[in-house]
Amino acid sequence: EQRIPIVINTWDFTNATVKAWDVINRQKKSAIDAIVKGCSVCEREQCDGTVGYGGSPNENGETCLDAFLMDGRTMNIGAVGSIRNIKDAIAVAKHVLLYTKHSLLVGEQATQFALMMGFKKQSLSTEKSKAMHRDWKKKNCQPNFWTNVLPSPENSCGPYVPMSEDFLTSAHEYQSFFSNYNHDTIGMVAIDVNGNIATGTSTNGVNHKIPGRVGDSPIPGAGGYADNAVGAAAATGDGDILMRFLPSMLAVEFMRNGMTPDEAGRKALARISHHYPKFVGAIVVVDKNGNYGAACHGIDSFPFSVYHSKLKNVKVEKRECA
Ligand code: SD4
Repeated sequence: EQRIPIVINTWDFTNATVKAWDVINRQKKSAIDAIVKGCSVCEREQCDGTVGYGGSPNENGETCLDAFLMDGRTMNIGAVGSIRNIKDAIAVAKHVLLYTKHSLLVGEQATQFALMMGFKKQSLSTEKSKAMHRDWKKKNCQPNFWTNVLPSPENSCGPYVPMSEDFLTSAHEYQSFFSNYNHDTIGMVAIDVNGNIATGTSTNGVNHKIPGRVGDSPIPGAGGYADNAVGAAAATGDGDILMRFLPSMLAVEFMRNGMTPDEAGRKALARISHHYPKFVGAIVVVDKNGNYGAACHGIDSFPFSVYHSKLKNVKVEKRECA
């Protein structure tokens, strides 16, 4: 059954879905345009505090953004990792795709690129993100993302000193710092009226990360993947784990080999949970005809939003998680 055009995205970010749907359905624009306009809605709305400015301050209290855009027609990619002081991360990713031969720009130099392209420099801090950082410092800077280190004796907020080279504990003692409530990257897939498929992501990452950290969201095959010949996928969750397995590319490849979107998503996440039984993550998967599915792990259930040619309105569906 053909369900094209279609928009699907992680979580119940329905304003983003509706925007993207308007772009491909009413305006008859490209899947790429739909992704950029849709994810931009979340960046402005600061969806769940984990997309856009003012969320997930790093250990220095700064919010940085990751975003990704992939064109399944040309297999071209534009992405930014840990970009500073620019609110429109997915739009900058589009500029990387359109106006450069590169795929991923990071950090302060991604900011410089954005400024050259005419974007405005703005602080990404808000009263809320400053308060989050202050509270975290008051609780002695719980070092969420360090392993095998000792804090320096005089200051529990670091610097940290390498302690042992225990490769085994770094894997086996893995505990997810994600829960149902703090991991809500937008990952979106759209197929336009011409059958072109695009995918994109936008996120401010995770709370109190080590400065310089880039998550899965801007990494091709991890945060998202699209191929007009097969379909596309987009992931959310514990990016430091997700990126080790390229689940979005895996799901697309499983569909290429004949699996349904639901099966492909489940099998992609099962590859991860085999190694990390406590990992938290979810994925939305769509084939080129607009059949879609989703899978999730480590939380109770995973809501996602969908709008396609057979629906009169945006719809939120759920999957129970493994
Ligand atoms: C990250 N995957 O930076 C992102 C976080 C996330 O929903 O998905 N939040 O690890």
